[in-house]
Amino acid sequence: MTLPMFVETHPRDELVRTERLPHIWCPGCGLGNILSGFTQAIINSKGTIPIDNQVVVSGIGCSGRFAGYVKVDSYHTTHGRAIPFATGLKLANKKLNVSVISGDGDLMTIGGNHLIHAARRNINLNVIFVNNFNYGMTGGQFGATTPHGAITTTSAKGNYEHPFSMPYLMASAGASYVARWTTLHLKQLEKSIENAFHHDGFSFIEVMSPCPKGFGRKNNFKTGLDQMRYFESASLKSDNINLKEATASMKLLDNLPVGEFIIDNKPSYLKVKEATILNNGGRT
Ligand SMILES: Cc1ncc(C[n+]2csc(CCOP(=O)(O)OP(=O)(O)O)c2C)c(N)n1
Ligand code: SF4
Ligand SMILES: [Mg+2]
Repeated sequence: MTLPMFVETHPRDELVRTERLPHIWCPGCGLGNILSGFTQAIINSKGTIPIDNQVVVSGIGCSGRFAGYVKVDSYHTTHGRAIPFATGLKLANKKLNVSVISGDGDLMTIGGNHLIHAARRNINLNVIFVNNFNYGMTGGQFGATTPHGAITTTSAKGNYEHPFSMPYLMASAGASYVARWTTLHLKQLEKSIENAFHHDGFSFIEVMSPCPKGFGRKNNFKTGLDQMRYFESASLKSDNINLKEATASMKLLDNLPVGEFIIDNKPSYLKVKEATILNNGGRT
């Protein structure tokens, strides 16, 4: 009897550089979930945004490897500089839907100045900010989003600094779409990425993601699943959120707000720029 031939395919194969698999990410890492949500959002948006117009820009780090796995035009740039690179792309060709996907260390601790100014300008970019609370790729050092008291390779006695609340920072800097999810909220994340794609202005989505190797195992979350349990017990969807206090302490009794916090239809950078040029009789 001849057995039927099975060819292993996956509905999102068209958006993943399968020739690069297996990927470099550790077992239990949350980055695979984010890849899945992001590529599905591209597929769901096909009717309004052609895949050829989708662009991904990443900086350096485990999260920065994203640009190497997603099968659209993608750029793996230098550490902390994904935002200026992406800004240049968008200004040069406004048809492109430009998404920046990178880590907390890359986008905030190293490249924070670019991030706040892009938000202030309400520049037309989608930023997917992977917050795994540390510099995962280089061995688990603390950074600007590491919880107070957390143990890392550079805070062996507990981090005595305080982390940024990223949604609070981005909202006060001027971002017109601000959301936060964890890798447990895959469906909500997917929908939120689609909303960011269709939002005219600077969209910021923080995704809290397990890093069992760099962060979790030093902080009572031995596996990625332990960290997902923390997300499950702590995450809270509420209409009455104080973004200022919305940081993660990584204690099981946390209230960790998630949701779409800001949707503001103020004019985007490009809209204002075009209107100004028209008012000036075409002079730039
Ligand atoms: C200019 C520069 N400084 C430092 C490094 C070393 N480096 C590589 S990845 C990284 C940390 C990345 O952290 P994050 O963005 O949080 O990504 P993760 O690995 O946690 O996903 C650092 C400091 C570098 N590549 N270039
Ligand atoms: S070090 Fe952390 S972020 Fe990097 S691949 Fe491993 S688990 Fe993921
Ligand atoms: Mg990180």
